[in-house]
Amino acid sequence: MIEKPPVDTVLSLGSNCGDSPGILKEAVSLIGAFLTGLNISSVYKTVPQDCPDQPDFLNLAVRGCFAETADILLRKIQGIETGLGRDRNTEKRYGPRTLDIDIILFGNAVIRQTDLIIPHERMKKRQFVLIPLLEIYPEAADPVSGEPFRIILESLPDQGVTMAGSLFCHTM
Ligand code: PH2
Ligand code: MG
Ligand code: MG
Repeated sequence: MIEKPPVDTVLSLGSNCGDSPGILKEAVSLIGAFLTGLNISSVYKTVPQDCPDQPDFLNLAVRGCFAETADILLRKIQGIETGLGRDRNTEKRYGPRTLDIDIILFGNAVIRQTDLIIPHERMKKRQFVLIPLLEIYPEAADPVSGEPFRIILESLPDQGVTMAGSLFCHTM
């Protein structure tokens, strides 16, 4: 059988409801079951974007290799979101959430399906995505334009992203 080569994948995680450090820690452990060679960014405390009237978020990025398709990865991360308490039927768009996991990059793939858009549509506007991403993947570039995300980040205004600690140490 011919095996599919693993794809260098980046996920962005966010939480601003419930025990956010515990939820993110559990989510990363579960992601480790299917992404290999995990690289985990620091955790950042971030001012909410797009819908300001809600608590600050904790955000981080995770990078690893995935051996199956982007659709299969999407199902897996949605399973983790639901398992850790996310209810898509009651939540508000851009509003508070126990756990959001977005596929930011999937190798150099450009995917435009109704349920899955990669690279993530709003990532170029969001420091809370780009800062953790660049910590673990400094040379990452937009697969559409080829522009390094490092340059894109330089053009953004300050959105209130501060390092809060590491997921697997006990200071948070
Ligand atoms: N997620 C959103 C909307 N706004 N703001 C921050 N700082 N962090 C998030 O993860 C976030 C957000 C919807 O997914
Ligand atoms: Mg999402
Ligand atoms: Mg999101």
